[in-house]
Amino acid sequence: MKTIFSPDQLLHAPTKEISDGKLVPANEIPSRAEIVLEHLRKAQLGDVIEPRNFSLQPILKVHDADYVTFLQNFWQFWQEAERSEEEAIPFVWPVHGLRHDIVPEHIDGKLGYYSFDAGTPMVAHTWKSVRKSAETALTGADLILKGENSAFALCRPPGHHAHRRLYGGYCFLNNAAIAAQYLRDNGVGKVTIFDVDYHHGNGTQAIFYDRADVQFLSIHADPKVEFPYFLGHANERGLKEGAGYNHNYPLPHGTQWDQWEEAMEEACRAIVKFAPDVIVISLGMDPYEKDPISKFKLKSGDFLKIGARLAKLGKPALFVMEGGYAVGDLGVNCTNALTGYLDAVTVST
Ligand code: Q9C
Ligand code: ZN
Repeated sequence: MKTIFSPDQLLHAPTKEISDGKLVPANEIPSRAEIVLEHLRKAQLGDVIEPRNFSLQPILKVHDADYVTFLQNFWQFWQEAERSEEEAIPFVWPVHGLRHDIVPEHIDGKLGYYSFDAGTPMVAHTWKSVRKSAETALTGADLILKGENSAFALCRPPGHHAHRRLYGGYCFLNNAAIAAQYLRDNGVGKVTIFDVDYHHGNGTQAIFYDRADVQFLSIHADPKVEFPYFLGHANERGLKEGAGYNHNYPLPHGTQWDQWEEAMEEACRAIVKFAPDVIVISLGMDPYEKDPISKFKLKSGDFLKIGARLAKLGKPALFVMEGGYAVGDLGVNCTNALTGYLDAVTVST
């Protein structure tokens, strides 16, 4: 399995985030990608290649143009506003009863307009990194289109919390959604996005909520008690043509493998019924027991089982990295998911 990654993805390097009422050291840090690379190389998973360049067009199929322009120009606006801070954090949002129809001119208004949390700082090179991260996912999709059975897009910054025109949860561009849309636009009939990150993939869900050509499934901590709090309940089943194509499996804090696996089996039944041509896996390693911001109890060995179960679906698979913040064990856990997949594929074909 080839891995796609660009060193430019390391340039987005915020040092802090707002959490629990204070500024704390950032969790979504460049070393996450470096440790994954190191372990993939050690395990000889396959070649590591750089993403190719893409026009903005495949990104603009998923994200609104004004949002993309905001991300692209943000640092210039920030400097023009003579902000000396090296990390920008929003603090006011157009929630219930406030207006959404006028985009503010002021930088603080724009920050709130295009975000949904205060935990996702923007820095000077954020755009460069997030664009490359999306191109990493797109290059992975290209490999699948060329006939590879699987590929690993080592995306960082992650993507699944990003909506069409909102950033948050450490995410700016929705890498998995951009890849899925690109597959659709290049002849793939039906795509499943299966999100195993600890957090609900609210952005991905929202992007495809009214569509029947892209199925979305997510196993995650119950939003009643976990970020992102405002989406991810079991009764969100899709709208219009998309009715019935969205599946959420919220689970309680403390969930261990047996309960997680039950949800995965249910999700796999829905995937088999949908019969996709390609599966995009939003691969978060944060259900891990030692994850510093999560409360599930999966063990390192459980990621092998996740990979093996995905292989049994028997479809081309594009793995797109999402979360996972126990940096010391992230390389092992990610490599386990991918080798678990490869070993099971070898056995069944
Ligand atoms: N006190 C992803 O895994 N902050 N994003 C939680 C904890 C948001 C996670 C605060 C976590 C976002 C891609
Ligand atoms: Zn997560």
